[in-house]
Amino acid sequence: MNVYESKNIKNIVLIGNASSGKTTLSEAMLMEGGVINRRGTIENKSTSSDYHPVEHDYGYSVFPSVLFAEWKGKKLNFIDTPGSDDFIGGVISALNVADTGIMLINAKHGVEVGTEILSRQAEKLKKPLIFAINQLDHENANYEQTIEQAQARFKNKIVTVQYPVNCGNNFNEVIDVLKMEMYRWKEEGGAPEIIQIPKEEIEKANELHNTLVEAAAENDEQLMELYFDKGTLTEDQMREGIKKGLIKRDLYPVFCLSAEKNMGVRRLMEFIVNVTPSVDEMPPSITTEAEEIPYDSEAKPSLFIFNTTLEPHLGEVNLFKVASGTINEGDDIINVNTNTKERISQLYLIAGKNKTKVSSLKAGDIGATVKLKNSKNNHTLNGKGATHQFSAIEYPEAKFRTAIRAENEADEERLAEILHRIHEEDPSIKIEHSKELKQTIVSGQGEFHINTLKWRIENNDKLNIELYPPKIPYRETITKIAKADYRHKKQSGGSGQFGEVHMIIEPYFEDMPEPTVYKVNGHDIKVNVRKKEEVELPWGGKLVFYNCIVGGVIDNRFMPAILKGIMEKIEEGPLTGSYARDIRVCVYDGKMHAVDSNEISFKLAGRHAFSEAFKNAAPKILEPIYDVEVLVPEDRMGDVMSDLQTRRALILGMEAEKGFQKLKAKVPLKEIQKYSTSLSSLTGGRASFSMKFGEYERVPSDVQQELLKTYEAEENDN
Ligand SMILES: Nc1nc2c(ncn2[C@@H]2O[C@H](COP(=O)(O)OP(=O)(O)O)[C@@H](O)[C@H]2O)c(=O)[nH]1
Ligand SMILES: [Mg+2]
Repeated sequence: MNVYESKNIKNIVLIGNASSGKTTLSEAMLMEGGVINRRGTIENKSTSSDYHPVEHDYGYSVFPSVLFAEWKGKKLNFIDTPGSDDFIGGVISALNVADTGIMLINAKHGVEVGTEILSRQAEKLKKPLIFAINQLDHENANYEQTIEQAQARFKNKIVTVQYPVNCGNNFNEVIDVLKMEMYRWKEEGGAPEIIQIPKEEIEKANELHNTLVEAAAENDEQLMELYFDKGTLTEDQMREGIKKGLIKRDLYPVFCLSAEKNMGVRRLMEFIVNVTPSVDEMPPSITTEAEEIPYDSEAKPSLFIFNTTLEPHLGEVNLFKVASGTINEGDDIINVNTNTKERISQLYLIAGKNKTKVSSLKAGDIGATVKLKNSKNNHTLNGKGATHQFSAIEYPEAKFRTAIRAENEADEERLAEILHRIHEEDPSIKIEHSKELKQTIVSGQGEFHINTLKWRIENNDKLNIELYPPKIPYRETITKIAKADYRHKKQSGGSGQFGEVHMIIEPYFEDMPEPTVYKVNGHDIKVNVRKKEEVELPWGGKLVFYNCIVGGVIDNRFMPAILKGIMEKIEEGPLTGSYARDIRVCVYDGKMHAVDSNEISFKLAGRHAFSEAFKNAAPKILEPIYDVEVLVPEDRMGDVMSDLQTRRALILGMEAEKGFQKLKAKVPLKEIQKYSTSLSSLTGGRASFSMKFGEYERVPSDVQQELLKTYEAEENDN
């Protein structure tokens, strides 16, 4: 096995909507690259990339899988990614370490919601994209429509390199306007016959050729001058220009494929070898200190782990990209995230389930290692002299949550350890041991994502678990002014306890004026603010506390105790025991006793006065509201809208994009916890959504009644 220099390494990620043909294309590329001599199929569960048992059980990709081929003196690492929204975490990891993305579009469907979601991710990470229109052999393939939609979405970045002469069942001819030749495949695909462009196509081919030449020239002043001078560019000059356009993300070249019939695959690989940027031509990695680290195999060695999985016979496998220098088998390295020593005892190249041992890997290459003690996804490992730490990969907000527990209570601690490990392997799964809800909540990208987690715990860790409905973190607040006086008095033996507090509480909102006079039960109570304290509550919202005592009826030194008493009570609202928020308290009168008053007395007086006032201040339950964006194919818009209406959604707006609609809404968490599942079944998996916490809002009164009933029943049970 050769060791490749950075300039000969190209890291390619295959992305695209579910079922666009990524896994089929990977398989064809492996065959063309001479890695395998027979292609596996999705149907027979025999592909190189989908090899995890869980993937066979489900019939689609769950994990990204790294494959490679040595071809024409280059090492092509390509990563096949899952297409389903549920497993976007792995796609994002893969995009992070890739130099170029191949965006597969299914010619049956054109631009899909997945195309949009993934192009946004590629944009965020500034990755060059090649568009590959696949499934052109399908009877419903529509190349023209697909290109139109792509151009509508991605504008003039979309530049044709190839177009099909015949589309559909008898697809076997493609015209390449970079090389200005036509390819014709036999039934079995593979290497095509290269023929002259026929007369009837020459005009169209020339026109597209010129567009491509212009697009290539635009990226470089010298090329532009040459183009003006000569009226055209040579093939090599075009390649140079296209490469620059790719890196700047100004040019997305379009290729034609039938991955299934292995048509167009070879030419696409050739383009990757000849044109796409090698790893050292891409922007350098950035450290957490904003330092730029170029891919230089002579520099100090450092690597970044982008994927950690548990494999049946190997244990934990870490996939990494060499960020700098050369990594050798047997190297001692330091994990800067955990500050622990590790040893690279074995170094592998990965091709799906097959691993090839290698002795070293140079900057930019992708490899794997096992048996690290304390290193996981997102960690940086440094060899001698290196002190880098690379920025962690950012994963999207979770959008499916459930409570989890071990079937057997005695296994709770073990479950917590397993969950911790799984989060480290897949940071798009979040774990929260909620004190407030008294539940362990796991959240992820969708029900499938969480079911895979269950599958892994039950099959790999042999621990039976139960997923059950998660509670909602409700809040409580008040809606009107109320007043309470409370005297705490206790006489037992020697010294007694005495504290009396008079307070007014009212709803707090931003920018409200300072209090001067309160109208309570028909009386005016004038207050004079002596001190104001604003407490940012850890669970959101505020408590504002005023000391308005006059004439020293309560000593200043007792005020903190009163506030403490209030804080104790604010953690358990009277309605449902939830945290309270957004309340203003004014302590304006009271009494103390020269001997018996102490902090305890005032704490208790404050607590009770607050509790009483709270109950009289028309308390209301608040619920978390999420900002939701749904991307949905046009033909399913009606269904999705009417479904949202049953979820108490507030629709904020709709926008038509090419091929799908974008819908914005505010939806209560209670109604959207399992939305990913419903949306998927409403649209046959063709829609996607994201959600982000927005704010707390009062629940409608029927919902409040229902919640009160449930809480009462629970309290009686306990
Ligand atoms: N007709 C046709 N079917 C294809 C082509 N590529 C993939 N498929 C089929 O489409 C389905 C999804 O392909 P797969 O590679 O699993 O898509 P992925 O989800 O993007 O990995 C499978 O049934 C493939 O056999 C193609 O070029 N032509
Ligand atoms: Mg796949």
